Amino acid sequence: MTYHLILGDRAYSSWSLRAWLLVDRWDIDADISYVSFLSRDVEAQLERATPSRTVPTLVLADGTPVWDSLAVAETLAEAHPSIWPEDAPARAVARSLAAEMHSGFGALREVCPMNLRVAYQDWDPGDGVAADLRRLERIWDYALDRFGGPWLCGEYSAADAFYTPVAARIAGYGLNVSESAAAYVRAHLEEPSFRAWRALALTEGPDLPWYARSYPQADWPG
Ligand SMILES: N[C@@H](CCC(=O)N[C@@H](CS)C(=O)NCC(=O)O)C(=O)O
Repeated sequence: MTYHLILGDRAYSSWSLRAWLLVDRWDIDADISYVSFLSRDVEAQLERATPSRTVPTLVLADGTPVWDSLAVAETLAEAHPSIWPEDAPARAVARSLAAEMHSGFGALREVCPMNLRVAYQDWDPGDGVAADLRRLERIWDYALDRFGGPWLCGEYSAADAFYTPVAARIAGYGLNVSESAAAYVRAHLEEPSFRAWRALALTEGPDLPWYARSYPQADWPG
């Protein structure tokens, strides 16, 4: 089946990145189109996929819209089951990790919006972000220790795709994490699909000023 995947700006759309990683890593046949965040009318641009109002949106061959990244992952996994680990305990933990990302880490998401065009250093992200980072370290360590790496639940799975934008935030905002978390972040920065996405993110689309921060800048660390 050929899907239609609708994404947002590559530099800024963290949820779009998650869905695209699944399509790219699993070599899934999908026509890709983009909405623009510049005009801030994403819902109107998605009119053809009603009632979707955010990206990513996956449109099935019969026109059915799937309008949430976790639903996109589950729908793609019906035809590509290896999106989730084969081993049942690893699959359960992978789903827990992806679900916690999907519903949590509000401070990190709010204070550090994904921006793949710039890196910062030497600023104070505050207690809320620090608490989110400690929680990430805890659940990443649990999964990496239990399933032996190199990805969270062994082989690369949807859980890792869901944490790629988190890794990009930790790297891009110069956030302090434990050595094991930093190693997991580096694995994402070196991962070929992420690198391909970021290369396009650097050249496609305008700079959106509302994502810019006034912190001291650094070289991108990957
Ligand atoms: N829970 C949704 C969130 C999707 C979301 O918020 N997407 C953002 C882009 S990263 C969006 O479309 N924003 C446009 C808007 O809210 O108007 C998911 O997991 O897909």
